[in-house]
Amino acid sequence: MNKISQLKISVIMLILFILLNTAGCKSEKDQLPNIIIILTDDQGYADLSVYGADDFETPNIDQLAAEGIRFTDFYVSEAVSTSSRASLLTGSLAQRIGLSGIALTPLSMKGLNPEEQTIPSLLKQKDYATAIYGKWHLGSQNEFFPHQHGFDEYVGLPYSNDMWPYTYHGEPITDGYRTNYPPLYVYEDTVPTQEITSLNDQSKLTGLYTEKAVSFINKNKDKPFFLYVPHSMPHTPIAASEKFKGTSQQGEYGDVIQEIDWSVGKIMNALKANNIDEQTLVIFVSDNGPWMNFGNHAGSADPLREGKGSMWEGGCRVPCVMRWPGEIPAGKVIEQMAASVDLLPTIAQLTETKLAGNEIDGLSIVPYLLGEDADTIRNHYAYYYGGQLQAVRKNDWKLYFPHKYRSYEGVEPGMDGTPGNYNFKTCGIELYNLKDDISETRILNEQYPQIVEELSQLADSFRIILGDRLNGQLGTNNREPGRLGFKKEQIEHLAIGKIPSLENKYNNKYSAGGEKALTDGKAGSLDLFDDRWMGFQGDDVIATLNMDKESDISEIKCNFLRNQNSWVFLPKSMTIEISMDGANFNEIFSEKFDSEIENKEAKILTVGKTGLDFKAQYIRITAKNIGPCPAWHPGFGNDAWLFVDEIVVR
Ligand SMILES: [Ca+2]
Ligand SMILES: [Ca+2]
Repeated sequence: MNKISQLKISVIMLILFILLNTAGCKSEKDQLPNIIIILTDDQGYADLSVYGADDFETPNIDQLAAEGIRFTDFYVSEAVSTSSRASLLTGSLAQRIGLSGIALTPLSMKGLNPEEQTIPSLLKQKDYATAIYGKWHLGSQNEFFPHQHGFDEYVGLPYSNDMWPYTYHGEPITDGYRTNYPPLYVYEDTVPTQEITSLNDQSKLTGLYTEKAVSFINKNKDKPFFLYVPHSMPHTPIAASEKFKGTSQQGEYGDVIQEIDWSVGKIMNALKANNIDEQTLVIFVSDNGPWMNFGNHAGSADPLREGKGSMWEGGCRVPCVMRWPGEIPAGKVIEQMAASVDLLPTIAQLTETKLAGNEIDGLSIVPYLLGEDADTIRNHYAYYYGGQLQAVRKNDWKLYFPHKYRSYEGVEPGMDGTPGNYNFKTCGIELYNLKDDISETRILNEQYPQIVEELSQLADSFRIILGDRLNGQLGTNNREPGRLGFKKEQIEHLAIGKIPSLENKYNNKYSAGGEKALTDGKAGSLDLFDDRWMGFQGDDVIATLNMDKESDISEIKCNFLRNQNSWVFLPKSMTIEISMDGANFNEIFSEKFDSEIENKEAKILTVGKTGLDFKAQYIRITAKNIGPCPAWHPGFGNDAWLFVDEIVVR
């Protein structure tokens, strides 16, 4: 054989070798990964051994970290349950999708909009089996339940485990807002099954979710699946099952965490027993920081400042570990920022599924997962809470904007299940360096004015697109959550575009974007946060419309909201006056209401008159606030709110 023939054969063999091996790799890669997200409720940054816990042990979760990645700077969108969960599933800040600052109650009139793409609805493109076993908390009406969002199976609580007509000690409630709550049930799909009426019932939830998760894994071992296990624990009232009571040095909270760790071990064992742990990405993360006024029944965010309910680092920076052997490098620590909003785009990339095309806030962190030499993927973050842009982070710098927040500092925490009080504090413009000062103790505005300026500009860019209740600004790119009683369609009437002048200023928290909202043809829904209602705290609504010219008027009416649980009362009276010259007004309508009577049903009241036959250029509407909340109400003596939207003139 001559040299050329030998060379040809070698080349052919080399090509064959490459082809065979690539083909081998390909079939392995073609296997879609299973995805498991285990989410805990109110577990603090320090509440795993691998994050520094020392009076309880979490060997199974620590092992995920040892065999995978541990994140030091992992953020949830907000330090409250519904908002955090909405972001985890949709890749969007809660502020973007209308669920900012919320722990939905059984009485809430909204939920996650079924039009939003979620991780399970994304994975349905590849025919994943999908299930949630645990706390949902994205809307407890059928319209918003898990099966509307891509889940095949659901067993769990529709909202938090303390949203029941019992105390934190499991005794029936006799007064306070919880008396309004319906019985708490474990749901199976859409059907309420077992009622939770005691701490003993609560102690079985972790075991129940685990059992369901394991049987789902066994059942779906031969096809790709998405399993979401959002534990009800360690949200108070905490309860560990008999087997775990007294097992940790810390006490009941430690016992509960150790039971969650056991649950993670059971899930990992199921994966290994089915020989699928190498094709499964397991993510363990908490939904927000610890509820520290519960003292020994809460966890710790050490060394971070504050906890659940504020956007100091202790509220929104959480423990997060991810394991995927053979793909994720073992024992890696990622110190760059990442966030729960990043999960959806990351999973989309891993599974080659298509994002819906709506704007989202998440970024794919696949390079971190595959151990690639990644540059920083996320160099900034917006800390919204309750519609307020409270802070922004860029690289190591975090800048706060003036706001009030709920604090755990300077108050005695509660003990053994009884909550302590909160402190309420005010924050100014405050710049911190999180790298040198992880506990946020040294304000550096004066030393670094140019960084204050730079981060202020970053904040402005968020305010434009997502709004900011701190200054009454509405965003251009926010989307609606699912709302009951929400009407998309425009109401046509003569006053559209005629901007009323107001004698009293509305409260910026409920600005609706300013005066023009009252005559924009869009009416407020049953949800008082819908950015359509204008809210007046303790003040009357006195609105004057100039129709620009003498106009024939047959109808004038106006909507008010009642939501006494949220301190929103109907007006005590409403009058309508008209005028030709804007100086001399004639009353044409007046009505009084028994607004102070207790009625907890949310309602929209339309008041006014039809069948009129007047000519007028000016219209004045006066709605009287009831003033202080009445004696029977928890807000007794404090300002009541009056909510108005859409003055309709025909
Ligand atoms: Ca929570
Ligand atoms: Ca309106």
